[in-house]
Amino acid sequence: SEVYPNVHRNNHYKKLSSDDLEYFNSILSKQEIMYTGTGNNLQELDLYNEDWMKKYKGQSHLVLKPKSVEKISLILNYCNEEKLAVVPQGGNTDLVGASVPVFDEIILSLNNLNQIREFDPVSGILKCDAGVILENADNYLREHDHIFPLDLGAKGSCHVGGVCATNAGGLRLLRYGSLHGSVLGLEVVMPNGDIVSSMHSLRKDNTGYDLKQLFIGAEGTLGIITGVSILTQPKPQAINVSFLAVQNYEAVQKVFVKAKKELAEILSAFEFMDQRSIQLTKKHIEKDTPFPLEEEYPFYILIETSGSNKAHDDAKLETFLESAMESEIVIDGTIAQDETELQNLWKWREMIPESSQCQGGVYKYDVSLPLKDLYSLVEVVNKKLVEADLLGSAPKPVIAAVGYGHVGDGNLHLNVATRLYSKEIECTLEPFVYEYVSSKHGSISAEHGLGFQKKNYISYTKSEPEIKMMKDLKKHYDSNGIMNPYKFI
Ligand code: FAD
Ligand code: 2HG
Ligand code: ZN
Repeated sequence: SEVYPNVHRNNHYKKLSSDDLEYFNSILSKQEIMYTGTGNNLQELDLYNEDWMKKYKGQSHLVLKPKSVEKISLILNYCNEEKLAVVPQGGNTDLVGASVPVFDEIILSLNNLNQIREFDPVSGILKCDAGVILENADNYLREHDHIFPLDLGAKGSCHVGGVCATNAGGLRLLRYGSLHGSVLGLEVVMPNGDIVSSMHSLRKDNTGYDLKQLFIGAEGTLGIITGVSILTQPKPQAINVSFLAVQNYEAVQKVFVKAKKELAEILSAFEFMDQRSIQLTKKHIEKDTPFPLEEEYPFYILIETSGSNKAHDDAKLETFLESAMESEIVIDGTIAQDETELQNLWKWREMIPESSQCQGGVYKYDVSLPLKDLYSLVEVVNKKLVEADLLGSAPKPVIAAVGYGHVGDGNLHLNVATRLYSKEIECTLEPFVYEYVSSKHGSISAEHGLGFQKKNYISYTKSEPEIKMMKDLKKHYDSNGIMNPYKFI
């Protein structure tokens, strides 16, 4: 392939034939098939072949968008028999090249499987199809005085099934925990077409292995998630957002400790950004910084509180901020006065991923590190890029290496914003970044997964026995290897 010179199509997989198309046409309606040979040109399939960062691109000629679980079962059973490779796809917002084909794999999109199934306002359990867009699920829940226990910048496009398949973490993991805890049941179509369901879910159920966990974070390599049952949370009655400035990364840690202690049960997010993240975002969204002052600071922190009593939360946050400023840990700060200001402050955080990728390209690293070492990765990478003479104004290819992320979860996002994608930049960064993370006993993927980007680097975090166990599982449940090939397993 010209796109991936070091990866070759595995000829064990069959190439799509007219008989295959005839079969798909016999079980699906016209609205459920996009094929380049009948009416659709290859560009129309770009939306499905190409990832959000425009970094990875496959050449599939066929997208299937079935409207029922039974049809997905028939499709997978057929693909398994015929050895046709399949890429499950949700909202295609993944950031590691997991959601798009590498060669000609059939894209199985969950877009048309998008109904809320039921909601129980007493237990707070929501059951829905995998293809429901996260924001739609959250809006539905809000009408019923609840919220989805996960929130992220891609909520307008990503699917409930997609976030489960990646085990996305997002902005409120600190408060509501990971999907491994809040997902209570899944409905999954296995590669042979079997439908396995634990949707009749309960808060407590200790009857043997918790099988649904296998599919949370499997990135579509074991089966297709078609239904999700999840424990949702009561809608908070009071939300506050505060944006703070601090002098160095030491101070970020001090504010975190203080916030956990003094804001305690109402703390719902603790995010940080460095100065360069804010500079990139400022350029992209063309707005003034959150503070009335023009001055820029080395580090920024966004704190969100969610509680049930506005007066109580306001008082707590104000006391916290006053004492943080008196002791000079925090050098500047603001609290949103209304919903618009609150959304604006969040925007400064949520727009960083887009701002870092819109000037040509981006190399994204999503890592877990011990908190004391979290920001050191950004520093060593900046040094490395300067030494390699790659960072600076044009014609140097790298614009900036910025750091931000979910401090509360020990999760750093290092984004290297570039003017173009180039092997030279990639080879300067990889495996350097992974080696560094491994030397600090961190994880090379905190929340985005491994996908295609990190397929060769899993051993930097997982041991040989762990990798073997994963391969055994894969071999057992997907013996023909049709599910999302060429990715991490
Ligand atoms: P896709 O991108 O379509 O697919 C992701 C993976 O899951 C692929 O391997 C695919 O094959 C598989 N898959 C999808 N649906 C299914 C299914 N039904 N059954 C089986 N496999 C399936 N991630 C975070 O963790 N935290 C964040 O804060 C965060 N913020 C983001 C902000 C932006 C602006 C963007 C673009 C991405 C962000 N992400 C974040 C990345 C995150 O992984 C995705 O947004 C989300 O988890 C992917 O959901 P999706 O429906 O788009 O899945
Ligand atoms: C976030 O926290 C997402 O904003 C995306 O996980 C991070 O783009 C990134 O690197
Ligand atoms: Zn994140």
